[in-house]
Amino acid sequence: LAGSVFAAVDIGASSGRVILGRISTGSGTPGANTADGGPARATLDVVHRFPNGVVESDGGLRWDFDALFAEVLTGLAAAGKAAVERGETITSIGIDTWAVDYGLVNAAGELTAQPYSYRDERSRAAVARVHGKLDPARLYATTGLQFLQFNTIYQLASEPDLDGLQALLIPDLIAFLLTGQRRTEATNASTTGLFDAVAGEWATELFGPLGLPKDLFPTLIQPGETLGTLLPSIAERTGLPAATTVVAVGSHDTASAVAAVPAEQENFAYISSGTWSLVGLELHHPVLTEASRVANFTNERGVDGTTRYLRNVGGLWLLSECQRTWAEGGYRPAIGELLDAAAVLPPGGPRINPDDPAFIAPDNMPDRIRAAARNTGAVLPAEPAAVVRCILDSLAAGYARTIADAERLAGVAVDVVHIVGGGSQNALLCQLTAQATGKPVIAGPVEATALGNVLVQARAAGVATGGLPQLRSIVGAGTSLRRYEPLDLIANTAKS
Ligand code: LFR
Repeated sequence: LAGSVFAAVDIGASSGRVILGRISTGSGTPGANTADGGPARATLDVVHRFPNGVVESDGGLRWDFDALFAEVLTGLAAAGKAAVERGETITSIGIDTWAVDYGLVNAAGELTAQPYSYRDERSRAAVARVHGKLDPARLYATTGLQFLQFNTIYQLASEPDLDGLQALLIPDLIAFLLTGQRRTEATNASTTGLFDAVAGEWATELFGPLGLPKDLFPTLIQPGETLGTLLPSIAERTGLPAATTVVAVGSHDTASAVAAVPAEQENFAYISSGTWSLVGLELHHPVLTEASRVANFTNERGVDGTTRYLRNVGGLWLLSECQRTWAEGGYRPAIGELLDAAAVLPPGGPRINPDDPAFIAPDNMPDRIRAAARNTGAVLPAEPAAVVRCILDSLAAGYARTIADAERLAGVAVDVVHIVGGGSQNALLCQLTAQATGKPVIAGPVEATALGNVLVQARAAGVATGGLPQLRSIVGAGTSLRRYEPLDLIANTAKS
């Protein structure tokens, strides 16, 4: 197994990548944390990057799935070539993307339309209809899912006709087109609003009242299980051996990211900080209390049957949408410049609620932020740095509030906060978070999602061993992490 490499397809709302991941030790002993060989480490090589984003087409906000799938094939071909050049073989492929969205496939296996994006507003109107049939308290007691207007359950209620169709979540759709096998990966199934949080199965009793076909989704597959091998046509197009397998990973990107949080102890909180911020705890059982529902905490499924007890807090989408708006007006500063200017502004400035649904759709973000600040009675200065600081102060406050709520609702106390994903590189955000939570923040790795994807594949292949703590130690050994203390001064950290 030495020399085996894994391909991770990791697609987020704003970009996608195909990555080659390797697990190595000093001694070459696969997966062993040996004294002589040094700890097992994971290394990643990005072989292909491509942009993603919602597009307006066919009367809605959609993903250009055909383009994404073409990029996946280009990336897999590049990965295969890079592996061969190093005398390696790709053992398997794992796929993760954002959650909740799906494509509808007919009996012939054809995608009937480009998938809607969760940022499309159509599902909002379906919420009342769904809740008229199934009470929100009943839904929460079964699914433990936080209410978000775009959860799959509300999107499906907006579909005119599901007869003869199957819904494949985005990573499952990619996996189906690669292998011909239709399954639903469990961590992502848990974001649909149709999954039983305790049983870890489809909540079949919810389908009838909603008029959804019983077999709308394929049967479940767990992270680590093999889905199948490449279709001959795909092997030919990518140049990969037809025996290459597709292995289910935490196909919900957040599940893969949480699996790769480099925690060294049990009592940690995590923030997977990217387009969204997913803020919470890893638990062994769901929390389905009324207080948890009112606080809108979710019980999504993690790798190895864990519960991702978290809340969606607004994310760097607020910042990237501002940058997009400013760029349209001809103002295109480097992000570092904006953050430096934001860092030197005095503390205690205006804050908005970063989770406000008003921020979900793409539109003029600085205006929306300014309006939200006005609604709190504050006046946000016009200059971009003030808007950036308001976003980051608001996110840090949201992180702190959410972690405190999670501790209270789950009855645990955490000693440290891990920030992974793109936000871990934002020193100002990390420092503000340390101050707002009063806890040390450990930042990194930035590529947690791809690492979680690779580690689950490596374990399935026998190259890595153990449970999540062992997988996490592989992450910790291979990444340099940065620590922020609550008492550090912001000006000292802002530059890096
Ligand atoms: C993060 C994420 C979140 C989910 C949102 C929409 O990328 O997957 O976990 O709530 O995207 O799918």
